[in-house]
Amino acid sequence: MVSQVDGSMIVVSNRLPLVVEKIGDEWQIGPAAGGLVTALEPVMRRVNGLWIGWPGSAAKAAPYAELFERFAEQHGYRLAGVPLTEEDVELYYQGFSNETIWPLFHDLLGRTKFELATWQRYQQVNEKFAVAIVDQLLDDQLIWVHDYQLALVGAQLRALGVRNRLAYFLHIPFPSFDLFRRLPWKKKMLDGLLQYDLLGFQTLRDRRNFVASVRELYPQVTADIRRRVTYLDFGNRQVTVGNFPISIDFEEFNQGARQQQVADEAWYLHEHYQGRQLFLGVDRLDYTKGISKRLLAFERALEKYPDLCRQATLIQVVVPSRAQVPEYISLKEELDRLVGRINARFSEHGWVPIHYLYRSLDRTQLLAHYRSCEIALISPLRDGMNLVAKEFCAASIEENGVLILSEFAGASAQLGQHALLVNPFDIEGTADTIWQAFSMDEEERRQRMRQLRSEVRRNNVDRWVEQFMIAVRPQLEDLY
Ligand code: GDG
Repeated sequence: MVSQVDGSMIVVSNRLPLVVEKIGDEWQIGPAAGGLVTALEPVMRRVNGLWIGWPGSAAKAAPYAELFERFAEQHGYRLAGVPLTEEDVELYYQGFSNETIWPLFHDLLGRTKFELATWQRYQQVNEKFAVAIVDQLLDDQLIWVHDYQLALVGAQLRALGVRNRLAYFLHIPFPSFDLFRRLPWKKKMLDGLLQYDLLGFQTLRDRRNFVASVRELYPQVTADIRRRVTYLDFGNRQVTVGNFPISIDFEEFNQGARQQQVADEAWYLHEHYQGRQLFLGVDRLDYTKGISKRLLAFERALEKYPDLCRQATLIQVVVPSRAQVPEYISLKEELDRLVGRINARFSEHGWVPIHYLYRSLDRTQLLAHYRSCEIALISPLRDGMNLVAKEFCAASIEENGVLILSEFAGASAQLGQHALLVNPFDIEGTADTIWQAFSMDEEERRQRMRQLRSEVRRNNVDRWVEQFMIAVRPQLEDLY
């Protein structure tokens, strides 16, 4: 299906998906690992696409023009950078994106800051992105903008006279109108979003929330709701709104987990933990991921179900993230304290309840953890999708893993039937579910995991791109 999309495509995201590093005197450039890159690379290569974004500030001195050229030769699609100043990063990225939209859209009103200066800079930086796009624009390209940092790029492009097809995908949730209405600039934000021709959300709930906000603020709009998409009709133009659950490359994890190196590492993990059942949490350091509440639930489970002591261990991996934002610094301190307290309370000779790693794992280690941990404990307070849940299933090749999943993760819409769902705010209930997972018999585990794996296999990341492109296409025909 994707191959039917002809002509070029421009993908725009806050960060260019790059790893740039200096090895000796030589600069090296390569694509960053991650779901979005895996999903988009094939189609970008096929249409000789262009990816536009901020290269990051880590390697300012890098000779980008030369590196981008080399990248295009090696990978078959092109890159263009949008340079940002330190003030841009502070106000647009750390400020409005991460201290206003991020908490508000994750239903955490109490953590949301509303500051005029960050909002103004957000608009200016979105305009900067739009100008960078116009510099590269040829006729008839589809422009596909990603995520909450760039909601207004479409509107800025229209203001610059761009008439190309514009599509947008929001990777995080869209909140209910009761929350969204708190944003002092809500109308501007919606006006901006509605300049895209296609708006994609992760789940049906997000799509409905968005449509409900539009109906509140534009009473004249008519909405034609179909199974896959809603058409919003504004008289002079139509906007398509759909839900497209993002996914992973199932085979990459399924095959990756079978590699010898991974098997060796997994064997080592089991030896190290002496046959105990292993619970696994893998998250970026972020208050939306519900790590503190998860630790409290694990503590409560140890208290309530003493058979867990010595027989279960929680491996919690926390990947450093947004290290300059004060909220994240205090979260890190809170986690350090909690782990220290729980371990001090329950540890015995030869057994520590929580193994806490504050760093990222390399690919082999990550796969080995997925493969060898019996139970994934994924309990975000709110999450757009949560790819870790899908990766765990795809890498669970022994088919005996149990997935405990928050009902507030987007992934629960697809995986909820065969996972054990929890409300992460309910410590007691989560503790009971921890025990239920621990004591689940082999047959039930297999039955559930088989279903989960077939769900992830069927709805993998190619399907995500394909569905999105199919939704773009009617407009392609209508407009040209
Ligand atoms: C946003 C939305 C949505 C994690 N630790 C390590 C590691 N990871 C990789 C995982 C996974 C990715 O990071 C995390 O993805 P998530 O989906 O769980 O979460 P966000 O980063 O918050 O992503 C989210 C997503 O966008 C996509 O639309 O699902 O809801 O918030 O791929 O594997 N990778 C390695 N070592 C680690 O230690 N190598």
